[in-house]
This record gives sequence, C-alpha cells and structure tokens, in this order.
Amino acid sequence: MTKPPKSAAGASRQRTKPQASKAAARRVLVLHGPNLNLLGTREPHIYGSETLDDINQRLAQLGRGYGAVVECFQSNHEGALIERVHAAKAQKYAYIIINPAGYTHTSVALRDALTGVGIPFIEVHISNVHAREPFRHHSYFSAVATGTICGLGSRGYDLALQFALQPKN
Ligand code: CA2
Repeated sequence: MTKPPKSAAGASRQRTKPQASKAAARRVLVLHGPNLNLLGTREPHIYGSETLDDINQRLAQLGRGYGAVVECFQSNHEGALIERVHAAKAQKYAYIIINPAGYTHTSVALRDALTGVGIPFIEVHISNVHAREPFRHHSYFSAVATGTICGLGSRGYDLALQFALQPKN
C-alpha cells in the first residue's frame, strides 16, 4: 500500500504556532448505495466479511494519514444520495468515491447529480460486476467517472481514496 506523504501528518505536528496561510484539509465524501449497510452480515463469499463500519473507519484513518477529512454516508434511498451529492458542492468536497450498488445499473438521476455538481468521482464495486449476471455489466456511472475499480473487495475503496488524495488529483 502506498504510504501517506510525511508532510501530511508528521510535519504539522512539529509546528509550535498555527500558520495563518495553512490550507484547509482536503475533504473526500464516500457514498454507499442501497443494501451496503448489510455488509458483513450476508453473502460474505461475494462481499467479504467486513462490515460497512469497518470499512468506513479504515477510510477515515487512511484519510487522516494524508491530513484529509473523509466523510462516509450510506442510504437505501436514491433521493437521499442525490441530496448528499448536491450538498457536497457547498461543503467543498474535493472528491467523491461512490459505490452506487444497485443504482449503478438503474439510476440516471444519481449520475446526473454527480455530473451536475462537477465534483470528480471514482466508482467502486466490491465484487467483479463483469463476472456476474449480465444486468450488472452496464453502469450509468463509468463513462462519467474518473475511473472505476471493481472486483478488489473493500480494498478498492482504499485504492480510490489514495488516488483521490494524490496532490495532483
Ligand atoms: O459489488 C458491488 O459493490 C455492488 O455495487 C454491490 C451491489 C450490487 O447490486 C452491484 O451490482 C455490485 C449490491 C450491494 C448489496 O450488498 C449486500 C451486502 C451484503 C449482503 C447483501 C447485500
């Protein structure tokens, strides 16, 4: 796994005075779509045995190592996810990481919300959707995402976050 840059956490700890021009922490929003709240309770052969909370805590910790703030939000409702995306614009999120879950294959509205706010996003799937049923092969999100990660289990979220927090991204 790529290590966080030393300057992100280490250097700031040694400062004695706060710097007036200190940049605001980078903010990344992680969105989880419907039924992902069930992670760790069923179908571990497809989705692994970690809970959503395990994943979210790991992402928050990984983000802190980069001096970034990671916020995670899960909903089983399309409108709630859309409204969270809209709010992210005013809240100055630099990046969104989204697993749209079942909405991947159905939701023009959630895709439109993401393109509408113009925040770059990475699409993540825990399972390899291309090795599953044909209806999972099409995504409304992939063509407008920076990139898509699928089939790497929950590690896909970590990799997406590391990419999002590279200085040039
Ligand atoms: O592989 C993924 O991450 C998916 O986005 C997961 C979605 C599925 O509809 C997509 O095709 C691929 C399903 C999420 C449901 O998660 C569950 C987890 C545990 C038990 C039951 C469902």
